[in-house]
Amino acid sequence: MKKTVNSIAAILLLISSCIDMHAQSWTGPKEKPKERVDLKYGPLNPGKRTDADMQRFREYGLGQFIHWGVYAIAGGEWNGVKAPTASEWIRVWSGNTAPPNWQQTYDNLYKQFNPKNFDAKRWARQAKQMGARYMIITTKHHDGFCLWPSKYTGYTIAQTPYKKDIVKQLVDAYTAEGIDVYLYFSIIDWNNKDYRTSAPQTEQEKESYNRFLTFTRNQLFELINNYPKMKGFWFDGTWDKSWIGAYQYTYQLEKDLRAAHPGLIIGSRFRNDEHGKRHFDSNGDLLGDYEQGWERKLPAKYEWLNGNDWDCVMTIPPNGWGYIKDWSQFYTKTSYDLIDMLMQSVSMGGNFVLNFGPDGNGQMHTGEDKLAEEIGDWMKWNSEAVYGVTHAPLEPSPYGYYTQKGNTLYLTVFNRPVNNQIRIKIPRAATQIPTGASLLASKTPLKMKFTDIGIDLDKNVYFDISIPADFISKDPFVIKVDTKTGKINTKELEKAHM
Ligand code: JFZ
Repeated sequence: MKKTVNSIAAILLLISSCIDMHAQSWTGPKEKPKERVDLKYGPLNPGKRTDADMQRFREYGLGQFIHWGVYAIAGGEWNGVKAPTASEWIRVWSGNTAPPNWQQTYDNLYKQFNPKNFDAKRWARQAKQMGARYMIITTKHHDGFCLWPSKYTGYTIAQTPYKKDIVKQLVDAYTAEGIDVYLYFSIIDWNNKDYRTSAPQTEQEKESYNRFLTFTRNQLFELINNYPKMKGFWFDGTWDKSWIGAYQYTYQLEKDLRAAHPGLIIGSRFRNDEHGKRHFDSNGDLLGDYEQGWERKLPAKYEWLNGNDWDCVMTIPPNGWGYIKDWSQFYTKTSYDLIDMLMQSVSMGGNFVLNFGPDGNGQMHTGEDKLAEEIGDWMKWNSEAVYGVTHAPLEPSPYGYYTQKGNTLYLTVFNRPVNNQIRIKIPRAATQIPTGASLLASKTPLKMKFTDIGIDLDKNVYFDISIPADFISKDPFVIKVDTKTGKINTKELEKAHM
């Protein structure tokens, strides 16, 4: 009986969280409300941050996400039967395919968590080779299992045969490689009896939920104090009515966390305003330092972002963030797909974060190892077009993606034209003029010609860059265009040898 109730509760939870997540779509074109309302619990730092920590975040370009916990032991299946849930949600597996007493089995998995091949330094070296500049580790996912020895619960790494603090090893190893570490933290905690999804009503329920809020607060300060090298939190599971109703508490909590750790970076998925508005408050202003809703999706247009900082987090399989043993059951993204998404993200001023789900022994999936290597090989030659770049104020290119750094414009070419002529379209009123072009990886100079193609009323001019016919590339390649500040003078440009 208890099992049925639990399974039904889990399904309802899944459905309700999906409804909540999609009822308000914060990703997409946004219009600000016409009239502003006075808010007491709006953004703590209105406007864009200009400090060094945030500037560093803006320049990362590429990041790594790691989902690791006891779900890694299952790998998305049990006794050869595939779970219908996302691999890291496998605890809520129910219905007739679910193994008998599944939740009980799951809640005891920690007793066998002993990742004997785990080597934080090896992971950090791999991330470095791939070109990641920051890493986000799941310190606690929805199941409540903590990868650090939290003193506020018994459900932690300290109770496993492995015993050692995983968060500490990762923070130290990645930081030593120059990769900043962010801590993923799920507010949802299925292991805490005081956790609830609905708003507390009775006095008893309120007391219990307040205990949960205090517990959450204690864990967050514990993380900050234990791992002072961490740069920020990546929050999740903040869509429950209970959490939404606690906006006074969470407002104060954000304030205190920021005071305790100057420079701390928190995305828009932490708390809501007093009208229950999440990610963006009732005035359409961003809550937190960057937009955190681009999960397995990318903005179609730069304008949708309203100039906000943002990151995109992406899985290699269609969905599922924790370890999945069998990759043969679905399409897995290729390095070509992922580099395309990376360049789309950075061309729109965001960071791209690729997720890894290591197995129960502490090994990445062999498919992940292969992709990390391929991306790293590409980054080795082309990362100049990725790190520290901004959106370029040009119409999107049909050949690929523009990025920009100072006076240098980069075009990462995915679609090479059949005539080998890359046409750069520049508004006549532009203040940056191309002066020369080359292939980034080989530094080969490329011929560039000013072209006024003579379309009536055209507000643009064109620069045609020739790709040598004998230049063969199986990968996307970057054309580097030098520019100088100035006005377009067609007469002069027509004569120029570039
Ligand atoms: C959440 C988790 O439930 C999931 O297991 C994983 O950790 C992922 C990174 O985050 O899933 C979400 C959360 C929010 C959205 C989608 C999936 N959303 O905003 O659309």
